[in-house]
Amino acid sequence: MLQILNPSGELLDDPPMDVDLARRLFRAMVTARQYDRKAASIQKQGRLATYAPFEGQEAAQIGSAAALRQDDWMVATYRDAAAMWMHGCPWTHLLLTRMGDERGGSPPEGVPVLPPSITVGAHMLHAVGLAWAARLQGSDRAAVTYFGDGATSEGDFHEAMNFAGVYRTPTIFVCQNNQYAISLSRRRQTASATIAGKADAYGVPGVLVDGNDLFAMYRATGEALSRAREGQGATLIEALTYRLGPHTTGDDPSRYRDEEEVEEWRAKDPLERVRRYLATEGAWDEGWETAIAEAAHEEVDEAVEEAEALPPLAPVGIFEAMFAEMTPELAQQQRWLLDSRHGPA
Ligand SMILES: Cc1ncc(C[n+]2csc(CCOP(=O)(O)OP(=O)(O)O)c2C)c(N)n1
Repeated sequence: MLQILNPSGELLDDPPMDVDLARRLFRAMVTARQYDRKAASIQKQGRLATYAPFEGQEAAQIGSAAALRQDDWMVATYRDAAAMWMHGCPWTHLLLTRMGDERGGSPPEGVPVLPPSITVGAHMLHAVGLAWAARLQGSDRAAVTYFGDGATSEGDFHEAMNFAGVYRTPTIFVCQNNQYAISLSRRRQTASATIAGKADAYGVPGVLVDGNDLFAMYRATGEALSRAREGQGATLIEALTYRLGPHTTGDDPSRYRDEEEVEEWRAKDPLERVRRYLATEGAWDEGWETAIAEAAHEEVDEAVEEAEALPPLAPVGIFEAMFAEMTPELAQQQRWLLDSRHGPA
């Protein structure tokens, strides 16, 4: 398993970034954690529909997303807000997706992030398609897709990996193995020793990475991207990590896992090890962390205010959100709803 920064914050290899970038990414992880906790908390007040927390997975998401080029595609899931934000999708949009507001799925112009997939696994194929299109266009753009351990049991995973292998598409598959697919443990998900090992069957390199290690995630993704841009095709990265919170705000994890297990993983917290590393380098102090945490708090609060201040989307708007031009079926359904006999428009 690739590990550069161990849980005590000690370097096991050369760091893949300078201290300035490590500080910036630490700050990004602090901001992401603030967002995650805020979103879970406002969901309890009925201000979001449901929310899928990513606490514990910050390094897997921020470390990998930080290695991307601004024009690379990102195709992720409901749990990947930190990665999507890191790639330019505003918190406001991410909140809107959790409010059931279709406008959340359209990030600002020039942000190549697809709406988060709720359908487990289906989006990996979109990432392969986007990467293949980039290749056909002669560009060296890549596409990264995020998914969980559970998604690797979907047929879509096989189809996406197989296609990516045969056509050597520049796709980076980032599996965040957070040990559970809702209540189903990784052990019951697959008899395969690792998920990374599955890549062999598709003729694609697979790497097992400590997903709680910011440096290892950054390096593994950077190497996969270089290969992709050189025409050497896809890579599967298995980021070994842990979901510290519930599957969603509607889940009670105490029904299927022990608190001891959670504590074991909490000791491998992705933020703590970077904090320790920076402190050793003389690049961290409590005052700085308090200041960045306060700034993060404000940034997240502003996003919540902005999302909640938007006038509600008229129900007819949902038909216009999917395609540049509505299909005849959608247009017909929209007309049906607009007909005052069938409900509010
Ligand atoms: C095709 C499909 N089947 C089932 C579900 C219900 N469902 C939502 S999340 C989830 C578990 C996914 O686990 P995993 O892929 O490991 O990702 P994680 O939620 O742990 O990030 C399931 C079964 C769904 N959304 N889509």
